[in-house]
Amino acid sequence: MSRPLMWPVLAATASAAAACAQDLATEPRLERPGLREQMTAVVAGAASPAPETPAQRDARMAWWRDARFGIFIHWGVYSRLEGRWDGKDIPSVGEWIMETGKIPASAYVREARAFNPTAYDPASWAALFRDAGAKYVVITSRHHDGFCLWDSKVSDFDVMGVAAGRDLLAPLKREIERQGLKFGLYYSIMDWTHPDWSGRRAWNDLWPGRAPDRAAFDAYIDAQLRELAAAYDPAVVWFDGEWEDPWTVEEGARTQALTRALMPHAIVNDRCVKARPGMRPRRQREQAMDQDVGDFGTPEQEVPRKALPDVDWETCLTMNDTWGYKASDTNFKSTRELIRTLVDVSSKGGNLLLNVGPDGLGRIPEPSIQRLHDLGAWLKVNGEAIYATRAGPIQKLSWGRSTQRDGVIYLHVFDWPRDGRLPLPGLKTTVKKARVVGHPDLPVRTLVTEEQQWLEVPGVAPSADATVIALEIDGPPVMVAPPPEKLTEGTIVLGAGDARLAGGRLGLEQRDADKQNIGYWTDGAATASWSVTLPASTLVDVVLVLSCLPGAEGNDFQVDLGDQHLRGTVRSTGSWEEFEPVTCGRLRLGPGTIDLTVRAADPRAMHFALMNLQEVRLVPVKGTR
Ligand code: H79
Repeated sequence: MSRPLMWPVLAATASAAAACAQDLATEPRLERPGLREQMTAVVAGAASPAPETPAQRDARMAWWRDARFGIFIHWGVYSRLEGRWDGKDIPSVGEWIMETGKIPASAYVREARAFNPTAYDPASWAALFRDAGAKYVVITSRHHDGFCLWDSKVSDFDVMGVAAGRDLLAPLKREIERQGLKFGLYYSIMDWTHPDWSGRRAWNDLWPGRAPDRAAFDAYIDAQLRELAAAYDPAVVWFDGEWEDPWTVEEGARTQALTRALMPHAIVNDRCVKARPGMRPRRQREQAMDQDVGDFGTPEQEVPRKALPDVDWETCLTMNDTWGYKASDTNFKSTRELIRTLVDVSSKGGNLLLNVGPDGLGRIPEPSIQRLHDLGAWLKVNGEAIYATRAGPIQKLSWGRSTQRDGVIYLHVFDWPRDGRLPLPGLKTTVKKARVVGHPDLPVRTLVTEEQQWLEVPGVAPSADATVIALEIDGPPVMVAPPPEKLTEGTIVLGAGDARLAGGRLGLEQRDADKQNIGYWTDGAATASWSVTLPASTLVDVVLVLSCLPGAEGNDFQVDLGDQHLRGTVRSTGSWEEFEPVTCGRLRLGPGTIDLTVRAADPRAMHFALMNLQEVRLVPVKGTR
């Protein structure tokens, strides 16, 4: 396949978004469909404007790469509504209430006038975030509704037009920076209440008979970015909403360039430039490689399934199921889940931007405060295994995660072994010394068997959330590949390279030196065939070793074996690169030669691409002939 890029994050429906949030609440959902292709594209396209060298870029990104943990703040006039309108609870996230509640813009703007955060205490917010162990903060300067948390000269829908009557960003920036944290700004490129936003919602009754003026809207965005750059010089610019139809490729590129010019030191996310068609998959080849698409990828409400060590990315995550405050949402993730998510993200080479949604008075919800305290307590002990570390060398650990820095591997143990033994699969480098972080008195011994290295640990886990064990090693860790899969004796393997391919662009893709697969399966009528000879009648399981990107799944396939047929539905394997054996069914073959053909079950119903196919296996069922 040409590796279509998929953004499973920005769910197109409320239920999908809810399901997404729901999934995050239950273990073991830390493993979610991958974003590798997406992220690779971000970096590939991240070639910054001409003057910046790779070394300069590394220097600019350095603090952010070391930070690993930031706080997202969603705060605005929606916070005061608390997710309710007309006495009714409005489903979905709080900051979207104007849209999901179909609130007439005039009523929303009128209601906003009462926004007066009398309990707002930026110093205590900043202390809370510092004590939580966060290294940066990103706050919504303006969300989709258009309300500005600062005194904007180009908008009446701002803090000066409501009861607050003062700039709410400046005191926060001061306190955040006083605590040694970096201050960043979120900015949505849409504006539901602006007269010139052409994506005006049907219930926007503010501008009857007035046609939106694109040039005026662009000038408005420019002016606001200039205001924000001048007043707050943000360390991070976190754009949002670039997928909206009215936002054009040109506007995105222009705004990105302006942001670079105004804030050359800022770290900018990937949601300004329109680099994917709507919310649909982005194809790597469709993206100009020299285009500046931002500094980091932004998986929303999910953690990539696999490590993305060479890419800058940040998972943004809510503690409950809303970004903006909602009184009814008490579905908070446990501290344990949040700690493990931070560990998971770090182990894969990313940052975590964890959200708080203060209420209309400026109070951060108590459950959020509690969780931040707990995260801080854990990081106080274990911070050396998170900050300034890189993706771990051992990615497949059944009992936890790993991170690393020069000369040290950190093991984050989620499931403490009942038998006191932790296997270190694939680690060839000899461990010089092992210690439990924060518990120097606890004994940990290393043990080497023919199979692998092990750790022998005491009976009880010091932390039920994640106990960190530091392994001291010489030089970079060396890993050995896992032993090759053992195939059942007598298995017939039909390789991609031996297939007869027909139809469309169906062809071979070389992955590694010894691994190839059939790919580009975009034509519904395409077929891959082999001739198979069985000397005797044999009962076999028919297994396809295939891969499928999330988003491309759901096609039905058919395997013809002589005059017998098997059918199945292709499920996602995480990416086009991750192959998994899929058993399609059992039947009796032979003696004699037959044709075996893999095809789409219904050529006309096929969408996108059927699968990547590495091989077909005919596995004899033991004890039968
Ligand atoms: O600011 C937070 C979200 O409001 C914003 N990005 C994060 C950081 C965001 N805007 N749009 N989206 C995310 C994706 C769109 C989701 C939607 Fe829906 C699904 C819009 C309509 C259906 C979620 C569910 C919002 C309303 C209902």
